[in-house]
Amino acid sequence: MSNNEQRRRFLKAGSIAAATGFASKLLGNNAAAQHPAPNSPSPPLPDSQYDGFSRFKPSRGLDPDSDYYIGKLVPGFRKASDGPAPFEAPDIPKLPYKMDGGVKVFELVPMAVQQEFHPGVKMNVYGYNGSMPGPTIEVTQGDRVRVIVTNELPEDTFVHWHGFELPVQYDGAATLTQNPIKPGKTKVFEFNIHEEGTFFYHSHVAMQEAFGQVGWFIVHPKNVFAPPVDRDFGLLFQNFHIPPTHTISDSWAMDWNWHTINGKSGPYTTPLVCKHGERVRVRLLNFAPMQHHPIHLHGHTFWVTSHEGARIPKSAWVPRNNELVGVAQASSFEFIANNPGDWIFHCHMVHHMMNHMVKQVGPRIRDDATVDQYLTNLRSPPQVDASRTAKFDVPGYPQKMQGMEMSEEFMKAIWSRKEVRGMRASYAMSVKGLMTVLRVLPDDLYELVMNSDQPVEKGAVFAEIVRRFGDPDDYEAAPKMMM
Ligand SMILES: [Cu+2]
Repeated sequence: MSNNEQRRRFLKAGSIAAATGFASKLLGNNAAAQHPAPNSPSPPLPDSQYDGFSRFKPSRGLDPDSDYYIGKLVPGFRKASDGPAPFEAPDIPKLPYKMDGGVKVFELVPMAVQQEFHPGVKMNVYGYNGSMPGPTIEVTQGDRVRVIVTNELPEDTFVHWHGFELPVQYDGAATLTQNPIKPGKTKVFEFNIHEEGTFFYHSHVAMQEAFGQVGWFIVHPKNVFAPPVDRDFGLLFQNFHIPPTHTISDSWAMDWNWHTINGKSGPYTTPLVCKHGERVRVRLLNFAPMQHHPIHLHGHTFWVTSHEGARIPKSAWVPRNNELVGVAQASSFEFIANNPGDWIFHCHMVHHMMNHMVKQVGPRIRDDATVDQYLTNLRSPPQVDASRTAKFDVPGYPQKMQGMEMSEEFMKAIWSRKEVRGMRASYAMSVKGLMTVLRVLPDDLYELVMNSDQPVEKGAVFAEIVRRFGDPDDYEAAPKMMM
């Protein structure tokens, strides 16, 4: 195919002719020469040693008993001697520590938190240090840790270190093992960590757990596991029942209508972005009060390499597309990101694929009113806006009740994040509730999205991936959206 012909196909596929900066660079003759015609591998395969498995294109390998079948033991680019890949849970900060002698000292503050599930949708939950979920504690096997817990909740609390084999007095299992930490009071926990794996801390008061009190406690192994990964992502799933017009969850409800990953609901969840060919680990933790999540990644087959207890021996790894993660369980998926594109990564329960679903209790007729506003002045409640009933255009379809319509402000916040640059203009319409996106990007597009200041048109990166790896003649760009 000539460069001109290729250029025409790309224009048709991507409709990014007007894009500035990167697009013109990509569309230039030089760029066309750099990138081979669609459907040919890019870059050339150096992977013949992996028994027919390629880190750069969808492939299985030849023999299910091979170490490299479905990329099982294919290493990442990172060397084990560089230490573990840093753990990244998008939207959750890390808890800093100070060294005191040989001890890593953390300060953890249980407190009420206002968490923005969606742009402008601020829920009153419980968390730690201003964050829900709480900030991540990240240490290495063999460390000694001291966690100074100061209770800023308006009630007693306990903190449990889930999965650790520690002296019983520090287990935090409520009054079985200690007296409550009273409001304003401090308790110090100190123990050695001989385990490795995906752990977490949480309140050992059931209602506080349901209000969101949990955080990651990641322990890297002393010696990096083989094969080393390039990425170590974390996704923490939670459910809440928050009735329409409320901001506080009903912690004892048996039903759940708000779903968060790392404290955000789709499409406000932040995509996981990696480079084509990398070895990726994603740790999932289900901290829903009572719902299990069958978690599905598109476009890849992953190996389940650990659960919350510890690393699984390689002989027992299982290849999957969908893994059921039960309440308070964790699971690690590992795979070679050999299929470029934007891949949805989601819970497969249909009730978990949307936010703020509610029972048929009538339309929401008081604009932006919360229960708190009623309670502060019962004599003059917020005005009724009868016109809002008109929005109830699909009988029995309750999602309309609390603003599934995406305002300009909402969309601005969605598109303000670098991780979504170049995704299809309509992506936010399909990524809801317990959904996020894994983006597998060739090196140059990764740099463009994550590390450059160049403007990137909506859909441009996706269209470029279709051009290089797909069938651009059969691709239609998304219709132009309001934002
Ligand atoms: Cu689910």
